[in-house]
Amino acid sequence: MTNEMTRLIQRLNGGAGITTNSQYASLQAKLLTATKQPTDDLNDTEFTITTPTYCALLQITSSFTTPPQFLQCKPPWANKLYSPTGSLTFCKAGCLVCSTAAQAADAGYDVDPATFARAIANKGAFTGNYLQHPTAITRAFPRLLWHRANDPTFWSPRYKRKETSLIHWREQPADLELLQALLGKQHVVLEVDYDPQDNDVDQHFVLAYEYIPDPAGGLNDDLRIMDPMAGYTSILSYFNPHWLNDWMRRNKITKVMRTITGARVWEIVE
Ligand SMILES: [Ca+2]
Ligand SMILES: [Ca+2]
Repeated sequence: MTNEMTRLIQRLNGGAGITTNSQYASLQAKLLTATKQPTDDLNDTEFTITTPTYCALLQITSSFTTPPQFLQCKPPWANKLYSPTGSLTFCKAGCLVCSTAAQAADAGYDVDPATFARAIANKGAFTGNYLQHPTAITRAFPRLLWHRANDPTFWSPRYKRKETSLIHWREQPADLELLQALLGKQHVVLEVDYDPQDNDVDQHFVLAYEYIPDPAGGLNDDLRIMDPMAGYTSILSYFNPHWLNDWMRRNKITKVMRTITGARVWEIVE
């Protein structure tokens, strides 16, 4: 980021730098308003923004608030195998690869699902069809840091422990506080049950980018996701309405908490 961009961010943001998702969203809104009224907000005697800087900033804010849409069933990768030792295509089972590729693109790497899969395969990510070795992603893309069992990092206020990068929320509700803290810094790969009508977890992965609390303070929250199957959508497409029972109301378990069954957190580092 150039000095001009940094100064502009501080100016629009009342003197402070910005780090969180919602701050980027708010900056984006200000930039979009400023296009309509270029003399009001961005240009004055002490500061004039140039067009390239304006465009660059808008691109940064947009890419931060919404990850790229990497659809697993989209050509040219749809019918290719994602693992050189596997038998399944992107379209059939590439949701984790596509979600993580979108996160890598967000972190500044120039990848699409196919080039991403090739790069992590070269570092030994796959055993057969499974992305069994998540640290191989860190070896291929060092800014995506995976924390193993010997290095628990993410504080979970709900369960009062530090989580590793592999978080299980199948037997218990998701820790919303932890998720929101993570989403303040980056997008997060989440596990859901793609067939919520039956009792087992039919594993599917999506990339979450924005949490929306229930305005009334109830259980009707929402979470925006990039779903490699469906595109930009709500995580509640995986919520089974029959789950909403007294147990959820009594324990204040929101719909989002009930829907997420796990997380895979590659921490984005500088
Ligand atoms: Ca199921
Ligand atoms: Ca099933």
